[in-house]
Amino acid sequence: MTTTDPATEVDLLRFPPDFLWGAATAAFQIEGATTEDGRGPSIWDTFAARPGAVLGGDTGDPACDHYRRYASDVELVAGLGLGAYRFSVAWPRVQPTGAGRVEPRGLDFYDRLVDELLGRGVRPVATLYHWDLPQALEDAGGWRSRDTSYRFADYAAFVHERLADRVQLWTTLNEPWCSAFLGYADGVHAPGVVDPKGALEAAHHLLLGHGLAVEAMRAQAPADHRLSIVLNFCSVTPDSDPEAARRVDGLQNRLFLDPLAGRGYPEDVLADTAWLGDWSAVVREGDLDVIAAPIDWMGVNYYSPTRVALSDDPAFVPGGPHPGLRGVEFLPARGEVTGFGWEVDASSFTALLERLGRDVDVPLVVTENGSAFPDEVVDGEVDDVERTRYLVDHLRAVHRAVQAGVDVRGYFAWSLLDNFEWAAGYSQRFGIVHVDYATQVRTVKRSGRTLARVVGANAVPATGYDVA
Ligand code: IFM
Repeated sequence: MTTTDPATEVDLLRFPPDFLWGAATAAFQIEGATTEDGRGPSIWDTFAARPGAVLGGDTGDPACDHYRRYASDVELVAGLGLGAYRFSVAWPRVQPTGAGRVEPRGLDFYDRLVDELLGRGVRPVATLYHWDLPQALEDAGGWRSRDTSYRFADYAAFVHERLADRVQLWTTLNEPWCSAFLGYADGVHAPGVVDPKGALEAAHHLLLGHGLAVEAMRAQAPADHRLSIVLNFCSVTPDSDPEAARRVDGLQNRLFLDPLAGRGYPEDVLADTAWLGDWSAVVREGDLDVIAAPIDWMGVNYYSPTRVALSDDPAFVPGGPHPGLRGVEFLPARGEVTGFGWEVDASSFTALLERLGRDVDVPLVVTENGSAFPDEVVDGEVDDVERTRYLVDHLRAVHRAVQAGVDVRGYFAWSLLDNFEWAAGYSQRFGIVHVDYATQVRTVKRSGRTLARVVGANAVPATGYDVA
């Protein structure tokens, strides 16, 4: 719906009345305190300690020191007027070895965080796994081992049980594509393994873990609980021949989407990856039914489109994170890019949401969307014009999808705070709030003030960016 703001005479694109506005973070990226209160080591602690694995030798400490500063961070969230906050639970903080003994001090932290959020009128959205696998489970095979799926379901059940009286919105996994393919195919993320066939097996075990966790949580969940998974989608643009896009879309999007939607693993992706060996031998009878356990919503993480072309050599293996991909080249980004070099194209976001509106039969929530730029604090302000434009353009893109009939129920900016950007360490800033890591001073950026205005109006201006 479009209305005109009488004060400014600017046309406003209004979002549906119950639209959920929030910002997202993840435990390892912000908490710090990696050895405190009985927390066990995660694969990211081990990986970051490996020379050359993370830019600048950065580690999960101190990050944003959120473990100690959570109350003032929640105050920031409330100050921005956000109705919701998406956080993740660190598995090794609440169960140091990923099995058996539960660490009460770790669970207490999330208890306090949830109470703080509710006390300030902010709805908690809990993600159970955002990549920080307990190292002890990796030592036993990690996600390449089927046992990890069962350990995950056990862990999900006890965390859910503890917070169930106050948290209604749950996500099992964040971006299993990254866990499986960046972690086990490309090796640029923890645990830093290069094993393409094993990466596909890991993808199956992640999805199985999701399904088992949904079953366990559903069995104990009150009727108002809403369970989900969060996938990182990519819109794949072919240079000319759509065949290149089919292959990449298969490994990037459909390999995860199809089994979750009850369609099983896509035949074309099974055929494309068969030369690696029969990874689907790990799929046991009944697994696909478990993976297709009904969910209530799907989280959509979106940042950038990918450009691809068929290579002259059909046997060319581009390497990188897509296991089994052959005969395809990734093309350079075009036009405007972020500080990370990611192409900026909001129209591809609308197209993706419209496609998901057709392919997914549950409501969608944008659980991450954002951009990294090298910000500076000048006279106490961060004038992040580029991120602000990215934000507003992508909100318009979401609005267009809603207008086209796609059931999008919310938008979470990535990220509330600048934080540990995985292999890039602290070099990439995604926050709508700047963090000075030396002093831990937080400064709300122009993009944060803009989001606050958008949330206040439940609308984004139809043109221009001057809403801060
Ligand atoms: O920082 C990450 C986040 O942990 C998962 N989604 C993408 C973000 C930006 O790279």
